[in-house]
Amino acid sequence: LVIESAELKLIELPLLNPFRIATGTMVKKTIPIVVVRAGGYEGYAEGVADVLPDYLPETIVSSMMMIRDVFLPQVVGKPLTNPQAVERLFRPWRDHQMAKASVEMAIWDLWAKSQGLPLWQILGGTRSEVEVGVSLGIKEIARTLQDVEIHVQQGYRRIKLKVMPGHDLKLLDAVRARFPDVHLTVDANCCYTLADLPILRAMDKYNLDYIEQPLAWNDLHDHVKLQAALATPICLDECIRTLPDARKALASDAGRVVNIKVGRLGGHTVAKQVHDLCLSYHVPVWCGGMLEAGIGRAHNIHLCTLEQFSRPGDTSSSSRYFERDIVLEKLETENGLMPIPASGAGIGVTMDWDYVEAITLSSESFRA
Ligand code: OSB
Ligand code: MG
Repeated sequence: LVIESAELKLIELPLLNPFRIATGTMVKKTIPIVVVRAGGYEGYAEGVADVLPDYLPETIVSSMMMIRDVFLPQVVGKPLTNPQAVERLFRPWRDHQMAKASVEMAIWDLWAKSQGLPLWQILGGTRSEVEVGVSLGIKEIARTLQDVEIHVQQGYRRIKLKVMPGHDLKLLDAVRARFPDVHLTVDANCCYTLADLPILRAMDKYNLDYIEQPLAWNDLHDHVKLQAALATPICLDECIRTLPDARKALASDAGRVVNIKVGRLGGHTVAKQVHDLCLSYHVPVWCGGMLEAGIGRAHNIHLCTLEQFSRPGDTSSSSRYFERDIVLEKLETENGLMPIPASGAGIGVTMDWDYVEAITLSSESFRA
């Protein structure tokens, strides 16, 4: 496979509702899009960096610079024997997983299309249905109760509540009182410290499936201490950016569940390696999200077909976030299940180029 040309676009989509988490509020999605071309096929991916480095250190600007100046020049015009080779090619450069992922994932899509196969099959997936939950942003407790009600009724398999200091135990009291049996989790996006141990221990009484990323994004050691003090499993998100991160986390019992985000891990190759490691530890995994539009959402769904994705993921209906998506297919759940997009090979979706053109902020072309 020789990539003949590529494109890097930046698009901006309005979000239907502001999405508030411990570290900030998102009101629109700015997305770098990578397109790679070979032999009449096109592969697509979305970058997941935010405008500000408030989730992890990468930003839209830093990831676009790395894609443009470092990663695309390594692959355009160069022969690739398989998509795994891309991970090896990028490995000498430190970090920048989100930038790496957007190039690597586009190449996986292109590769699958050139083989005439759906991406899930190329990745080695075995599941034909993908179970999903929802991630509910921070709102007043009364609004959150309505939100939970709506999504439980729609059949979502797990409710994840975003929490932060001052918005945690009272929220859990209210939600558990109304919904004693739903699969419930919280996501703190790193906003507690070990000084908050009394609050985190108090969460044990709500029968949560797990507490997602309670402590700092770069501190596995404190998560080890916390996990030893809790009955509830910790699920790691921000702390797992590489395969060695996952190895250290599992070997030290820093968490007992892993949120796999392909965009955070540098692409499908590492996502699958982390998945396989978790499988060997009997640690359940699920697929996280970054409010992706249709391309990123489709990649996530295909990835979720791997066997150890035994817990409902965050890849809920696109219509919860966007009035109009960038792909023509509707990526919508039915009774808590997300169908695997299958319009043709690869990620199985068709670009809505009219809409993409209308929301494009910049576009750059690369040729061999
Ligand atoms: O921590 O999982 C997270 C969204 C943006 C940044 C971080 C996170 C999230 C979500 C939303 O929880 C998941 C989704 O619906 O895509
Ligand atoms: Mg998270």
